[in-house]
Amino acid sequence: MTFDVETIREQFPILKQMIGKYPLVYLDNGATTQKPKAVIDSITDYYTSQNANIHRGVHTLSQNATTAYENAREAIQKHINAKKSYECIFTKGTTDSINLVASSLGKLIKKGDEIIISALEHHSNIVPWQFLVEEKGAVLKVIPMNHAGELDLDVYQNLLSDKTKIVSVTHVSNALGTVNPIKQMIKKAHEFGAYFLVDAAQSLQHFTIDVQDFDCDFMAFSAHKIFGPTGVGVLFGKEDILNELPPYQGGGDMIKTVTFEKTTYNELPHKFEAGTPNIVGGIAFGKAIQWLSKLNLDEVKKYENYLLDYATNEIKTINGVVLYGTAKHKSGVLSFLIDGLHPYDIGTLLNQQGVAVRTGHHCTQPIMDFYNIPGTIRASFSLYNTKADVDAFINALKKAVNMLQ
Ligand code: C6P
Repeated sequence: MTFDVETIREQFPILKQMIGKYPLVYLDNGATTQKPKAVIDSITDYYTSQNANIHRGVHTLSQNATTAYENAREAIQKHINAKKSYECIFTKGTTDSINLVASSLGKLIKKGDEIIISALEHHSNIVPWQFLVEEKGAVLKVIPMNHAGELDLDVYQNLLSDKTKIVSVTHVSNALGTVNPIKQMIKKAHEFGAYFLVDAAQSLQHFTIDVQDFDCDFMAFSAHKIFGPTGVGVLFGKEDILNELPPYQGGGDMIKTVTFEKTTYNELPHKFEAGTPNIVGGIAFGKAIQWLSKLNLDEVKKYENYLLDYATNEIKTINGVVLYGTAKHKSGVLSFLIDGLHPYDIGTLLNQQGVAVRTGHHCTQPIMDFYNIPGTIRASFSLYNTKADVDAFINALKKAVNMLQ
């Protein structure tokens, strides 16, 4: 393994922390990743020497802040290979990005129009579409999954029709780790003239995505899951489609002219960015993407696959473990239960040994209903985790199980 994880870890100050007398083993990367020093420093630098509102001032600070913010947009554009930087709309995060599409496209949706999602979706890719069912009489269809957590693509093919307006599916399941064959799914949706939105909240920390190669119409993602700060994200949208959609919110910066009788709207990306944005967040997001882009992402992927395989094999040696999510293509996530034990108790005992995991339904209640369970324990891995982290997690889990059984 050529990947130098120790050099990476050095750049994450928080990983040196102790939880009581145990070194922190951070395995909650699906919830949010930790931040490298380059990103943390960019936040301090911004407030120390750049702070000003953007797109509004002729003064030096405002111009510098505007340049830094727009440079961040360009870094993100480059990373996902969007054709134009203005196809990257800054939002509050994945949830906000999906709500933007549901709300703006929703204004064009008519009674009987169909929206397809999948059984693997996070609540933020279910509820915004349900609003359109209630408000517009749209019809929501769901691609089912099998017991391994893989989508049934034959059913998907049958759900698609000329009535389908948009398909919105996650690339990687946050609860099970399934990696969906998104490129193939996009191609099928386009055969019926439907738009396709990729929820990439869980993918960009693990893979690079080329939006032109995927040919997705929209892609939603959050900075905080890709080594950037919370409260900021991006909606990628193809230029011609974004131009056709009505604005999301009204306010400053999204207008060209305003009178009491009529308002005309600004061009992209400003049309969808009403009000003062999270400026420092956008700039730090750009830094995070630049930091990530410098790594050999093929090596990162191989290393993360190795960690997940190792953890999967180790956990299977523990009596009573039931794994949820056994898809052939998986990334980053190990979801499980231990027979007869409550996930919350396991999570608490792991925390007492310095191991951070998430327990519960992971904002995917339909997945939990499918398995007829209230929730799982989820260990989720990132590029700074080590084999020693996995060993510490497995040992702590064995101790927790012994204490509770
Ligand atoms: N999943 C998790 O622990 P926001 O909260 O807007 O940054 O991302 C929402 C979201 C959307 N889609 C998927 C696939 C996600 O995993 C998430 C966030 C976190 O799994 C917090 S619930």
